[in-house]
Amino acid sequence: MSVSFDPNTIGLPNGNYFALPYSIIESDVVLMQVPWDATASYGAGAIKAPEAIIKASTQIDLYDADVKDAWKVKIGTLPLNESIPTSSRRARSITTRVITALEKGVPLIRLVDESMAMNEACEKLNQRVYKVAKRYLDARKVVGVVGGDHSTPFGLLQAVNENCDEFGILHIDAHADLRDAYEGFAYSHASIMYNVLDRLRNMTKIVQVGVRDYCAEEAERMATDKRIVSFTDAALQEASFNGVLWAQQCRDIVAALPEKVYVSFDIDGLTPENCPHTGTPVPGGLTYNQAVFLLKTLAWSGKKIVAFDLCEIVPSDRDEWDANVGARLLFKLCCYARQTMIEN
Ligand SMILES: [Mn+2]
Repeated sequence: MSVSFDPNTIGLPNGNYFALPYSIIESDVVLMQVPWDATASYGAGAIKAPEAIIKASTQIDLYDADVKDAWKVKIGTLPLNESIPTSSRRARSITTRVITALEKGVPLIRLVDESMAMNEACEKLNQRVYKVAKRYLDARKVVGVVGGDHSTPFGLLQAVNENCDEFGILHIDAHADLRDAYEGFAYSHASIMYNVLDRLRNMTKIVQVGVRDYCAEEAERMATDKRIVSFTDAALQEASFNGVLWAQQCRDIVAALPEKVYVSFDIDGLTPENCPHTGTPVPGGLTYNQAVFLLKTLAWSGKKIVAFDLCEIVPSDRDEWDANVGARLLFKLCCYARQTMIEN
């Protein structure tokens, strides 16, 4: 480690998250940038998040009252694979064409070529993410994907599925993401959990938190699929209004998860003031402090965080706020995941 590193000053930008000096080999937590928003249906821009979060992350204090010597948590940043944003931009032009056509009333069946080209591009991304993630999971590191839209972590989830006999997902999101091929795209940001349920056999439980915008088909799936446990935003808030402590609700959420946990954090699970520019904002949601307390409850529960993603952050050109919130959450995710490595 570089002798010049001083955790008490702001970080000197070095291309790494939090300007930390650790190499990938010595790191416990490996962060992978996946700047990709090819299937964004409403607000695009998550492609800019991985870089914007690096920039914002150099400003934050690497101290956490709950984590001893938080700055010593070895977080490594993988260099960006430039072909990811390039193919995202190319694929996104297809999305724009499809959405325009659908809005004009063109039936989906006539857009088969576009859907196929899109699915191919997404599969290629998934393979890329999978290959890298598998290597570092095999080396017993925690891997975190910094998206990108919510389709970006599928390859990481595939790798976790191979490395764990059984695991669950703590899914913080405004949306259920249970749509079957949204707008004709099999790997849509709105289909990530559908695909997980469909294809990842060792994933035994999705515990959804903060979900508040979903369609009838998704509601039906949430009610009938035994692998889904929903703590909808409405149910959580109503319990709070009736006097149930947040600490108790967090214990219930964590209790619903198996021993090995993947955290999938869609920033729109938080209240919109924490993510004003995200693609599909919805009123309501978890406050920043509620979310951190939930993650903390998980981290000190004896369960293990094996991997995570942080998605759908859309940085604004005008201010750093969205990326700033994202950077702070990312630091918590890294520190808490590392904590569960020590505890177990
Ligand atoms: Mn999502």
